[in-house]
Amino acid sequence: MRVETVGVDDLLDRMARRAEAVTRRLDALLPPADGPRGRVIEAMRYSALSGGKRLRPFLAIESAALFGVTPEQALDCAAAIEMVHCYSLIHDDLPAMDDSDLRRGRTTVHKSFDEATAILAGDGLLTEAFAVLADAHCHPDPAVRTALVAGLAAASGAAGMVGGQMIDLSPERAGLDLDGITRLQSLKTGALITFSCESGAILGGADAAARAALQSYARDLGLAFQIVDDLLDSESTPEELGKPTGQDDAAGKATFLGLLGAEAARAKAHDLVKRACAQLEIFAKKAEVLRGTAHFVIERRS
Ligand code: GRG
Repeated sequence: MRVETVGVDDLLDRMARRAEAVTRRLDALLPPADGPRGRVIEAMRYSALSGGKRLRPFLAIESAALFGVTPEQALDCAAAIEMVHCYSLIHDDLPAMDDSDLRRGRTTVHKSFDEATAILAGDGLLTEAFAVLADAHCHPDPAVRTALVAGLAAASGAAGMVGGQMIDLSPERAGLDLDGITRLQSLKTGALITFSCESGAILGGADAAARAALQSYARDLGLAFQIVDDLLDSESTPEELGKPTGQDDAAGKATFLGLLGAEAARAKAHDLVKRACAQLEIFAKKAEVLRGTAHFVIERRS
């Protein structure tokens, strides 16, 4: 079978257009406010409107497109997912967690504002994400909105991202083997990436087979994303990545890179991307953007 993927320039152009639409929607969903309350909203906007690849919203929009859902119809859901991602970055950067000063090429929220405001800005974004999904503007069918709320909650909470972050901070973390790292990363970064694709299936009323195919694609993609993150962390400068590098190494944490070595880690990422693309066979040519995205994930430089 000939594997269809979109050209790199077309993909980057499409990602840029989707990212702009997501940023405009986030801007509208998080309007500035006057008075003392305005400070937390300013911090939420500082985080949510600060760029980033917008990979998760892109996956949501392009997964939904497989089922005939327009980018506009998927936009609120995509923005809600990015809000949760931004909250996780704000909290991850706090002194109690990674203690980072740099994110997306500028000072982190707690450095630009203060710690209390950063905690509240993360809380505000997390909470607002669910308000966006629950609003009829997100989707006219309440059953679809409920499924989105339940799915995002599961991906973000203790059975997903929060659970993964807890394992990452635990004393057992340093000694994890390959299976342990795989589980940790599947929760910490994989769960939200998987939900991003699943949300497209929910918005589009996909059948069980299509939903399972997208889930399998997203699981492989999420792991490949994390392996590349390890490689970039060791091979790039903070200026190139816009965030500190080498923190896992300095903390003595086991990583895919540390356990496998660079060559095997890169080969594993390539295998995962190949497998991710193969999971989309049932969508044939319609999935060329998602296949291209999988290639983007291993070729990215930030
Ligand atoms: C605080 C509950 C809680 C969770 C934090 C996602 C996360 C869990 C921490 C982020 C730390 C980190 C650097 C993880 C590695 C992979 C990752 C999620 C990188 C950041 O995502 P990108 O590359 O960022 O998509 P942009 O800035 O492009 O959106």
